[in-house]
Amino acid sequence: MTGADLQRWQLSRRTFLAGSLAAGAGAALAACSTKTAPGANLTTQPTSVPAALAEPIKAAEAARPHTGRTVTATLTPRPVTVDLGGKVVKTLGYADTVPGPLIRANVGDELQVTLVNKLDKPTSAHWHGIALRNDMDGAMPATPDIPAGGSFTYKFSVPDAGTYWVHPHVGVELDTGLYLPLIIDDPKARADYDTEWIVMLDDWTDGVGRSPQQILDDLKKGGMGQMSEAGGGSLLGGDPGDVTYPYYVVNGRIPEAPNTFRAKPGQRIRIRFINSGSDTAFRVALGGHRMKVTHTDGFPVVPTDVDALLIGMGERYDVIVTAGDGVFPLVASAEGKNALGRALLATGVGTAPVADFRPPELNGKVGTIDLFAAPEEAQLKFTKPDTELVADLTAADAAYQWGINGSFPDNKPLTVWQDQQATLTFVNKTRMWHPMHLHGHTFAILNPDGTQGARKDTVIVLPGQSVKVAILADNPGYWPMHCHNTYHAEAGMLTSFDYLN
Ligand SMILES: [Cu+2]
Repeated sequence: MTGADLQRWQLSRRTFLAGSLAAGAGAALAACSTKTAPGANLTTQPTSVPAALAEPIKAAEAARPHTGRTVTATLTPRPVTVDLGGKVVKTLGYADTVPGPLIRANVGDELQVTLVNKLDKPTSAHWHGIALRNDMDGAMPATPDIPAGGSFTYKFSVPDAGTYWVHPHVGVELDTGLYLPLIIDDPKARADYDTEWIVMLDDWTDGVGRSPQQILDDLKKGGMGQMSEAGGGSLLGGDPGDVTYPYYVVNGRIPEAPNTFRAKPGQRIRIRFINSGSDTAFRVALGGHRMKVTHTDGFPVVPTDVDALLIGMGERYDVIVTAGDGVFPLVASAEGKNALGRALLATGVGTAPVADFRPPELNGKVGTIDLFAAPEEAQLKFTKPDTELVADLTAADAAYQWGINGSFPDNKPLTVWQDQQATLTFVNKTRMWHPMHLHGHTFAILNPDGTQGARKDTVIVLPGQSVKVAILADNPGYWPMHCHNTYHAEAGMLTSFDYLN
């Protein structure tokens, strides 16, 4: 590419990320990128995955477990009208409900999910947390976005049990009703619980307040100057978020009309928490109960009792509670934002507390990432690094522009060779926390003494702090690595984790 071509490409790529690129232009873009010489990805963000990785990607897929069973589903992202509990809003959804319908499969099953795009703009389905084949990831550049009116069938094996979720990876579409839970079961694992409750947390604006696009435009107009320090007393340090939302919803319901989960007293309930928000960490607690944390981001942790849990965008936590007798509020406090969402657990007679009730558990022992560690059998087989990568998390002084080693798409991708052991250090040079997410892999948090903490695909990095993780380069492809704050990612806090070839 000439310099002028590159500039043009970067401009069209920015447009593409804003979700307004026509399908024809997408084809032209792909055609252009195939002319890029191998290795060109070392200095610029990739436009496509090189053909030389096709065989390694196929081989990695073949090496995954395969049961021979296929689980099919159809998603039709489209404009919908949903009732948040007396508050009826127009938004976008995968179905007529928010969250969208559960997709569930066993380890080794093949998912075959057809997405029929009934939006007036491109979209995708990203399988958050799944170590899947690169060309089914539902994110550029490995998977082309699906143009308005188009359709695509995602086909891939699911290798690991756990709590995952699905959302678009285009523009700010995530900050609508486009999300659903994805649960992978291991039939060989002992189910140490009686019943299960999937709890999706979300900060809600679409159809009520400003649209996600308007929020992004306003943030860009306002620059960094408008950032608050209001959450200074929160667990997040500094600025808890960039957006004040009209509502915080749990399973698509506002606190005044909560989703109610029914169980019997004494039953052991596995609660699967998923933060599908765009700019809000939630501190969750179940009134009158302690929670035994058993998993995060799909993988087991040494079981640990807490009163509450801090969950950043994109993170998941599984807990077990033993149900009391009565009606109990499950409260998701928007960390540092002085607002909450909630649901109810009902096992007997009783009256729900008022909608803004905050159970004392919220201020008890709060589970943050440093409290958890993977048991030995779930640890990464990591010995010593072949390569040590650094991700500097940055903010521009004035403009609303975020970055990872520079702002996307002008930053350089991080690169590894297949089968390398890598460390990656997130260095947060900003005054705000960031939930950092890597596609296609889980990483192990590395403690200062070299031991492994929890296995994660999304980790909170507090302002001014660093988090070091270990990664096994065992899933070839080009993988997005980004902040899971929707607005930060759209404003440049995105890069690519690329396998060399
Ligand atoms: Cu961020």
